[in-house]
Amino acid sequence: MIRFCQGFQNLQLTSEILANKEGGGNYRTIDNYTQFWLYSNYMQKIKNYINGQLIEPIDKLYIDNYNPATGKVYSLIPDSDEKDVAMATEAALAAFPQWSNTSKEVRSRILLKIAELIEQNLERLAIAESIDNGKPVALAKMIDIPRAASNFHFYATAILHYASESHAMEDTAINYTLRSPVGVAGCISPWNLPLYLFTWKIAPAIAAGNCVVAKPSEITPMTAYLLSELCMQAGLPKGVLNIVHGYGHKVGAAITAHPNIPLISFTGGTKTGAEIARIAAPMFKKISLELGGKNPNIVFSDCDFENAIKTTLHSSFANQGQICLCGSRIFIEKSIYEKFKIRFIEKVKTLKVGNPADNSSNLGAVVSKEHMDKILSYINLAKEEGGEILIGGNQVNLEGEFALGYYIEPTIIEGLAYNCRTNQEEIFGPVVTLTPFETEEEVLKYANSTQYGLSAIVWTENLTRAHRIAGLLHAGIVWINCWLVRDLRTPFGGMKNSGVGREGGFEAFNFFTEPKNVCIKLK
Ligand code: TXE
Repeated sequence: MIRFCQGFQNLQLTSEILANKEGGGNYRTIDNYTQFWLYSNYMQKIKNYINGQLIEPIDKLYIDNYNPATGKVYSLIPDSDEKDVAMATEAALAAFPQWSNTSKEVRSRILLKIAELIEQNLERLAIAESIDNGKPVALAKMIDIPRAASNFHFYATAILHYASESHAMEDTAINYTLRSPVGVAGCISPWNLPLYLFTWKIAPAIAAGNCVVAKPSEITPMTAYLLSELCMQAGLPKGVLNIVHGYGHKVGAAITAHPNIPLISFTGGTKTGAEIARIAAPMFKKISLELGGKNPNIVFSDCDFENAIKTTLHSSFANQGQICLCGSRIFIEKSIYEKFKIRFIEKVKTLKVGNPADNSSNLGAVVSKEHMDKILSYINLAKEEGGEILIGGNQVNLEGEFALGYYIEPTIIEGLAYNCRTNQEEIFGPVVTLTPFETEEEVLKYANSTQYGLSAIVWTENLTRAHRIAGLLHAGIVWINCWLVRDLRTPFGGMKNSGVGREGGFEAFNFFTEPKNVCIKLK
């Protein structure tokens, strides 16, 4: 008997099912979910999580969910619509009075329990994340799932220290600020870091006393589904968190437009962010938009060279380059340009693209066929714009059960103008460009030339220069001599077309609460 985690509804699979040849594929001894999902045609049907129950979509329609590593459908997700969103919102509204009046200590304990259960289920969640997204299991184990637990842990404790302010007016009056939970929060998240970004919104929202109607990406719904089960185990009261699976234009749009959901927290593409703002603005909803990026990675000649190379490998290709914080435009001071290029190419040659379940794979599959085609189209565009492919540039065709997967070589391109489309538009894949520069003014002009302003990386051992450049970059986050070093207390987000508002620390609580100033006249 093979027992799968609770999230698969206590799925007990006898060897007969697994041996069922009608399921297609050649079964081997199942040693973990990865083998199972690769070789079986058992179609896991995930469910919405509404009012504390795992239930089917009202219309009982489903969408195929693909495993990017194999290019095959491996599960089905609800094709929900506004009726399911209405049901979820009703459940959230019903739960809100009690949840918002539950003490912070009790809320904190439940969130800590969820964090603990995520940690206990690290292996299962990491494998599920990898199967859904295509990323290496090792990456999900090291980054995605631990961070999801940290998100709950962080906000479970932060809420105990979240205070408001008071302003005394000498002998006239005393002011104090109340910060109350808003009600039902709409949380919509993307496919690149599914559980990591899903929990980054949900944890502060419910810690602050709100109830939530959430929609994960329809491309990577699995870990949000598994989280539902963990929330039930943790004793999260029914209706506090409701997860409605389905398409963005149906479920996401219904959440955005629902009159009883007064605020929307969104992470995803800039185009979708604009669409959400178009609907939410005339309804005067609070919105937090974490959108795309086209981040500069600036390497000065006085950098710690080997560290710059090593970290740039990660900031270029981690998660197959599908992180909004990746440094996809690498600007190198002219005097070290050739040296950097040669060393960087040498390192990129050692990267292995392969089966995400294989610990020796550095890159797994990109998230979908559509996204692979989008990335390949940008590589072709780069050639048309005069770029030279120094390494990579092709789809990788693996053997056997991975032959239909979506794999792309890590790709480095040089010889492009700083303001060509390849250097201005978000590709969101394992593709970086190299551009030389001579002066600070020149590189700042290049770096700040895009419509985005999310993050930036600067490599220099000159402290004065580091502070100067950081202050002049159009970015919400600047890393000096490092990348993706994250303190969850810090404001997280970007400017220009990279979004509106900030997440992280007390910024998140300020978003998920409504401030009210009370002024009392002194006798
Ligand atoms: O994002 P979408 P996608 C960038 C990246 C990527 C592009 C599109 O360049 O190629 O965005 O990616 C839901 N109303 N980033 O397609 O469409 C959708 O179902 C309400 C950067 O994943 O923005 C999903 O749950 N919701 C980003 C979520 O929005 C809607 C990470 C994100 O989907 C909707 C991911 C609508 N009309 C992609 N349409 C980052 N900043 O990290 C879709 N959705």
